[in-house]
Amino acid sequence: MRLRPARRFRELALAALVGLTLAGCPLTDHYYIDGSLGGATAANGGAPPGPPKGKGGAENPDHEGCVAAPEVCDGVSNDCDADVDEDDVCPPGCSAEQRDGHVYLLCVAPSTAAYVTYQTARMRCGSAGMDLGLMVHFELTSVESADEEAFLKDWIASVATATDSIWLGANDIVKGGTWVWGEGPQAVPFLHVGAMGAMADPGKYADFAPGQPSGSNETDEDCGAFDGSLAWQWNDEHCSAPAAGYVCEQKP
Ligand SMILES: [Ca+2]
Ligand SMILES: [Ca+2]
Ligand SMILES: [Ca+2]
Repeated sequence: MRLRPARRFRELALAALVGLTLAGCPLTDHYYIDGSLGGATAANGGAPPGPPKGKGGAENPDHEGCVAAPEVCDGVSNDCDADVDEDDVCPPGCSAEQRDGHVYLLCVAPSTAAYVTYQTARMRCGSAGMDLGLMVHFELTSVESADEEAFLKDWIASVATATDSIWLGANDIVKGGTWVWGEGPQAVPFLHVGAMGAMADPGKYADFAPGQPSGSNETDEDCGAFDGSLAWQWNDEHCSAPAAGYVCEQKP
């Protein structure tokens, strides 16, 4: 049945009002990593929220555009005050930073008793999103540029001691001499060890220390770490050797 124009207008207006009211309310009670509240808004036409528009902390002292949320361990001030990740929201020895719109987590053990193997570090990263109450997925970090490497080295040097090793996601567990980021079908090769020594693949970044990686079969040093004794360049180490810490990175 065709509606008369006036009635059709009233119905459309009512539908719009209901839509706006719903859109204005949070449809979920979780918070995005940037501290914004989950759920569509009328302002963005119902699209998912984009990158952070406002946050507290040193970079935004006026808290412009910040929507207060419970503080979580994510490198920004979710509650819009001047303090980032306060009130022990990060596990002991861990801290978070954001770079290029995603989160990194660095954990350094307070004592040798809490040192971790590569596989333990990998599992810690895998569960960190849930453990920290963040709606994101973490893996051991992959380092794809000199800028990212500089950021990580500075951060590690500021919290770890110069004899520590800190796991990253590089390994040649599956095929000796073929270094990849990550594990399984999604692993990304980035460096091969051949007769001429170690060479990064075309277009790929690597920062092994001179003479490293030093083991090239599947049973020696198969896991990469930032090595404090090598100015935080990478060293291949035994995966089962306990290291002081690890870096996790948010992944899609
Ligand atoms: Ca805060
Ligand atoms: Ca936070
Ligand atoms: Ca080595």
